[in-house]
Amino acid sequence: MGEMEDFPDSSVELVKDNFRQPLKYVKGVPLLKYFAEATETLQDLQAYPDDLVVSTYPKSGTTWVSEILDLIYQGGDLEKCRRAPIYIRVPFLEFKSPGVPSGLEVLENTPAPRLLKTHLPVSLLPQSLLDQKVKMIYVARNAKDVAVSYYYFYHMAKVHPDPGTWDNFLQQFMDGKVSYGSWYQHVQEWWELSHSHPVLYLFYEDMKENPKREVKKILEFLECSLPEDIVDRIVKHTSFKEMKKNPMTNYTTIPTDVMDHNVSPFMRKGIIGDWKNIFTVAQNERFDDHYAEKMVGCGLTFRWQI
Ligand code: PPS
Repeated sequence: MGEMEDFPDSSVELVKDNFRQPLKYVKGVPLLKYFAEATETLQDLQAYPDDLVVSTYPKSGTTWVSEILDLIYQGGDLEKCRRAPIYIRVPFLEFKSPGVPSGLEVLENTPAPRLLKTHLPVSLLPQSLLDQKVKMIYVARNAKDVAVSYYYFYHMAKVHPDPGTWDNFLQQFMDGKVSYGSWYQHVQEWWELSHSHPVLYLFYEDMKENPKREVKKILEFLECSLPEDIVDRIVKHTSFKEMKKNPMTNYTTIPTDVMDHNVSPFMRKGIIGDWKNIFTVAQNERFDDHYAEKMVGCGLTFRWQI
């Protein structure tokens, strides 16, 4: 499926009206305006017990784990995974934009067993996913790298409000005033959910450290086994280097008006610890103090570097 089919020119014109608009709050969570609208119909979702949800706070490894999962579902067949861009193969539940099919519409045309992407906090999840005990894979990434990645993404994807200076953006991130709200609340709520619901809680840093070990964790969670050589192929094909050059994973099929990879590529650096290149000493101290307050007693430990 190419650019023309997914995003007709008319849709780009329509979406331009929505560039750099303020976020809209739903149950206290700031969201892009159209995504906020989409949440109104999300409760209509009819989940199937064999659905699988990929959830993250934005910029935490969604695309990476989505590609791993599609490869697992396709038995490691690389050609089959080139059938469409990742946002078609793994529909984005709350996605809505003028002139193009919404996440729910894409999902309706997706054969089971379905993979679904969301960034929603637990409080906004469609009830049906919980009632049907749908398996979910959550990926969490350290907050400093998320904030940096998000800042660059705000710049390149113009459906976001203007990020302002890095210092302003960092403060907004800490205050939970960016799209999808508070990182602190998101990672903690999903951690809590993993105690009562089948959620495999993964860390981006673990995936970087030993991707094969993490792919095997996923296989075990899915009660699925694949030959060793296929597992190796999946790991190789989902490396940052491979995914950066693959048009079916690197988001270059989205019109430049909407996502400008010249400003900052979607597949930007894919590393741990890039925050050290942008945080000042003062920002880091401010962040660490605030972080300690927000994360006290939650039982989650993140690695800022490995
Ligand atoms: S989104 O827009 O929220 O769905 O983005 P998401 O896919 O969650 O996160 C994008 C960041 O993940 C990096 N990335 C990867 N890192 C390592 N390996 C692989 N295969 C990989 N694929 C994507 C991507 O580069 C973004 O991080 P930054 O730090 O900006 O590079």
